[in-house]
Amino acid sequence: MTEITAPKSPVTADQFADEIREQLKYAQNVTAEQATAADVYVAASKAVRNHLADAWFKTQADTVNGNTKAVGYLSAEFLMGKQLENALLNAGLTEQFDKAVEALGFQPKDIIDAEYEPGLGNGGLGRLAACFIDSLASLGVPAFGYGIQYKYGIFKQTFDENGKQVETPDYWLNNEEPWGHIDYNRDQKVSFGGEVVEENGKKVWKPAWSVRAVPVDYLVPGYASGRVNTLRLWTAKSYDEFDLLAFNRSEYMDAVKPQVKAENISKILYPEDSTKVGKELRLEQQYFFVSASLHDAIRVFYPGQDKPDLTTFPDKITFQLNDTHPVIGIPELMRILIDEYGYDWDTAWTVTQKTFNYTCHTLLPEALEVWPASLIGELLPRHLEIIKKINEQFEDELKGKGIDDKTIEDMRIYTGDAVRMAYLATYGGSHVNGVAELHSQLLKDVTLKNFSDAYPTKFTNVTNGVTPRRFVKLANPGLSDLITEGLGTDKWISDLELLKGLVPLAKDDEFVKKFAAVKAANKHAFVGFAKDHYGIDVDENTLFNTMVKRLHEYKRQSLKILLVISQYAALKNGTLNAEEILPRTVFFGAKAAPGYYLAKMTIELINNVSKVINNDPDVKGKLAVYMLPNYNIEMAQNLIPATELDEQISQAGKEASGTGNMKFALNGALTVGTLDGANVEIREKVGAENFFLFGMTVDEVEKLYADGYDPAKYYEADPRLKQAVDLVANGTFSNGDRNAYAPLVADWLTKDWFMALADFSSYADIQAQIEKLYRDPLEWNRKALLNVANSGYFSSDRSIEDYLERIWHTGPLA
Ligand code: GPQ
Repeated sequence: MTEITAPKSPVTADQFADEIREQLKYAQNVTAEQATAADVYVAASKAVRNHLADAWFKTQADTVNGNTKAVGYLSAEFLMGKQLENALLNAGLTEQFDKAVEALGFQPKDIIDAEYEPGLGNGGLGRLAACFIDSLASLGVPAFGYGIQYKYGIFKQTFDENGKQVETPDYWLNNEEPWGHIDYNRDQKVSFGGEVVEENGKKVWKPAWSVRAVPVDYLVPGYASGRVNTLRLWTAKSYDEFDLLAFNRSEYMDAVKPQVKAENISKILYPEDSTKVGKELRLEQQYFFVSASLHDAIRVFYPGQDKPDLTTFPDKITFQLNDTHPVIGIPELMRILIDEYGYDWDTAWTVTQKTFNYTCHTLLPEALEVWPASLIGELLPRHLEIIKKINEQFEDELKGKGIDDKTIEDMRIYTGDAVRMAYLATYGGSHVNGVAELHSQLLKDVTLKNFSDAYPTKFTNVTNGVTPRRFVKLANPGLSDLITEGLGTDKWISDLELLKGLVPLAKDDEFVKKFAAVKAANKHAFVGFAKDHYGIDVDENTLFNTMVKRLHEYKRQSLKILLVISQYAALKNGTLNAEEILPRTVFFGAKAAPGYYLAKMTIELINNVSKVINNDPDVKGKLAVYMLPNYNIEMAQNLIPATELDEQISQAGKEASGTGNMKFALNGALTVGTLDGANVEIREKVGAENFFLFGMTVDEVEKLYADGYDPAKYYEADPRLKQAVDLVANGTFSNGDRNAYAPLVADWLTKDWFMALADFSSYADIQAQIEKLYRDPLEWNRKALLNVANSGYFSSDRSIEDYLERIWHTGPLA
């Protein structure tokens, strides 16, 4: 007997159909006969939202009245993905929905697809935030996600006829958006600029301008927890109405200027990822959402109190700083406590330090935000004063610890002309964590070494995770059913370590065959998806080999495309006979930051390699390459379950964690990867024999740098690599134009900052093992199944449990 524990609402399909009809009639104002899929999507979304309302109210009340400290997750990005399907799952309404929309004459899938995916994040960091709030709600922990409701999310990516990336604005609010509820009555005022004056011996900030921060609330339903938390995204509105005088003179543009300036703050998501962007508007965004959120938490936890006892604030809520983007919250809370509530410095500092914790998501020094002091001084003069004072106190503290002057200088938060946000976060909070074992170790040994030496107990690790609801249950229903069958229960959906129970089944050939059939079905389904969405004809009788993630030099899409070119060359010139080369389809998906020259050129190269290879009759059926446009959550949910081989090939010591790697392993792909980020732990868990490892280790990379790295040597030494680079250089992929990729080729041969060339040979060598194993489908699938069985650790539920224990020191509501 299979035990089913998934939530199931008592509402019948007929009742739910009536609720949808009611929404159509009274909210959409269309008859059921007139309704389109888009109408039904909105109506069904509102209907399911209504089902969650009571649990939401109760969770809010318990959050305020209960004795459990809440979590505030401050993040500039929440990459949520489509909401309806997930809300149905957690409300226990999936079956009723399917039947109800069929009764209305629609296919459930068309209604789910009608949702427009919000892109309020760039990549891993934003998606992690979305997984974390899902897990918090599912574990019953009271929590708020706090961020920005950008009008324009991450750009929409297309390619022009030359294969170049084209970015177009993504106005995701063009259609009715049923999930966010704008709450004009719970707004906050956020001020900027002006000056600080002394009045009666007190510092008083006289700002020059203010914007109105208005919350838009999204429900965050837990899976099987009965809890619904809140994601509160702020939108900026102007207080200044039209300047009527100017308007009367028909100077319309001038008249609306203040409004435009205010509303610009939440207009657009910065499309940079893991790179520093020192722009005024970005700092405005950061301060905007953090200031509004801190004031909001005070409003929520001390309702109606003029003189709340804010020394209890850290007992009410703990704030996690998702990377450096919200770190201005540290001086802001100091300012609130001192200037708005009259606390003395020391009390304010104790409260502030107890309130915040900091997660670092990078190892790239250039990705640690540093703001010019002049900019902070102009925009937030009072905060700059506070930061300077924090720095003075910090330097004194370090002196007291006997730390030498040179080290103290290296550690300064305020350098005289800049403010280092990662250092401010490390000093200003209670805990600092990295996002995978290796990353956290490198933070202690390298990036934040001085801090770790001075404050060793502050540092900890929490390895990232992904939500099994979205990335297994919803994305891969076939595998989910098989897991439930194999385990005899569906409890794994909220206790992913139960997947371990599949380990013995890897010895059962019949079960492995069923597992293989699920993968084959997912591949087949993706062929249909690819035809519908990209108009391409994918050959499902090939190995599906995927590399999806942001385009960045350190992630080394170059290494992968050079390998593909070398395989193409081997096929063409017969150095390998056709039987030796395994038929493969290589999928890339990657957005490049609009100003990132080499990344954009790499996209162009991949597109043009794809054109040449896919149109070459000599390699038809053996090799195909696709650069799929606009990689997003929807594509991930369709492509990951269909993938057999996943690429995680960053230079060791550069990828903080990776979370795609976890999604692939959980969906039964084998990984080819380096010892970087969470790959290290994935390999430990799934077993070295079930993971294709290649490339240098962190220590080997260090040594090679120290010895002097010359990529040209590697180019000369491996004929496969030489041929691949030469084909790019000689115009094979640019209609004979040798200049087309000259900057890329020059970079490879003279700089190659992330040592793709040095790792090429071991990467090419490991392909033989991959191909050999793939020719034995039973053994391949056995290993893939063992990846699933042993990846339960990578649930974001486990990550959240680690945060609760190591950092937040709180737990579920009673
Ligand atoms: N990450 Cl600093 C981002 O997605 N954006 C960023 O700005 C920074 C980091 C990623 C990081 O590159 C991945 O290795 C992590 O898995 C991910 O954050 C979540 O921790």
